[in-house]
Amino acid sequence: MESNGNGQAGGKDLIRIGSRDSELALKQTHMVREAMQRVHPHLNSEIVSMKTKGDKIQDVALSKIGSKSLFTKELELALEAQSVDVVVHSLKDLPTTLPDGMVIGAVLKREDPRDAVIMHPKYAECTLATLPKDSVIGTSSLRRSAQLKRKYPDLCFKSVRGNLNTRFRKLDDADDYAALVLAAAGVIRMGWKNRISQYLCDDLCMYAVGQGALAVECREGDSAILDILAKIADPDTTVEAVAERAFMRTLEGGCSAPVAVHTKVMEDSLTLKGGVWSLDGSEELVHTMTILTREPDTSSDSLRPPKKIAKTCITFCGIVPLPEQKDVMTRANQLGKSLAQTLLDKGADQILKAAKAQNTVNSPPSVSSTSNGNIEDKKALPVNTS
Ligand code: DPM
Repeated sequence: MESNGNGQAGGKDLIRIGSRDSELALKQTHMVREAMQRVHPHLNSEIVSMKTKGDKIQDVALSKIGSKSLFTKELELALEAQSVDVVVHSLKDLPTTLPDGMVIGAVLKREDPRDAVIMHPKYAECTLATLPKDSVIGTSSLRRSAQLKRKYPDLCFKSVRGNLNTRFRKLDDADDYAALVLAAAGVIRMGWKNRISQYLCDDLCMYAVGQGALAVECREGDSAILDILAKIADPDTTVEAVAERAFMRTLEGGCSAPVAVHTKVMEDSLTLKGGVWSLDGSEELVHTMTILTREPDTSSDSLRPPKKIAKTCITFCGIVPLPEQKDVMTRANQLGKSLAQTLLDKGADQILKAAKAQNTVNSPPSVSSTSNGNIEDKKALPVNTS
């Protein structure tokens, strides 16, 4: 075959897909590969798996490690070095600002974004509300523990790390935990849906930004790859992802602070509910905003798409918009920013600052990522840089 690969989809001979090497990550990567193959049946692809820092450090709570690109850095370096062409991530593990030259070429249709409770077999019939007092719940997500401490002050929360296989073993083979709280999406993709005892609604525990969605990252100028990725992107999930990530970015939350969302795309509207909590859950700020997505909203100039920046390479928190979606994504981006600003005006920055300070005692300094330097993203830089 010629090296310019004219016979291949997207002009590439072989598409190398980078992935973390956990069972869940590989399952997710296969899902993305299959989606690519559905739109390009003759696609020749290869999965290249690797470990990230987040996979190697198994004994420290995620929130304590302090780096934002824990599960993504090594994959992005491979992308930069051109040893892979795309990398697959859980969107929620991907920082809201990507390294220079990297973009999210596709966000795929979201799995159930809710958190789920997995009970120890002996509590199979229980819910969080009916577990015995002082039961130990395994989670190393500050977002989950903060919200659930508020609702269930009689439960104890203890960190649990490791991939999903390890966590289930830690739950089932010992008496250390009464239950785990995990993203339903990961549990479902592993094929363990029947272990889910309870799905947490937004009144109990709102989910993480991007939870349940897969993202495919690629090099900014790789038009052959971008063409393929545009065909596997899910429009509704992409809009939700932009609103949620704009919210997160404006708040400057990472996994070191309890920030959560609940998002609903309707035919003509987008509703974003967002919140921040103190680590012990005693303080809570939650607010909801809705925008119209179809008709131009003449009530507010700020929600109109800016006219000047209709060129190539505009991304929204790293996400490349589908051509017909620039308008709605501009609005979704603005919605996320406005909601975050409303919470900041109510004192969210104090809550987040205190949470981060409490959480970073004895932990390494955080590694901050750089801007990816395009027009819309530059406009969306955090308003409360610390
Ligand atoms: C991030 C968090 C966790 C992961 C923090 C949070 C959970 C950490 C823990 C940012 N990434 O959610 O508040 O429970 O110790 C992760 C999971 C998935 C992607 C596993 C999970 C699968 C679901 C998905 C880890 N990243 O959250 O149960 O694709 O969204």
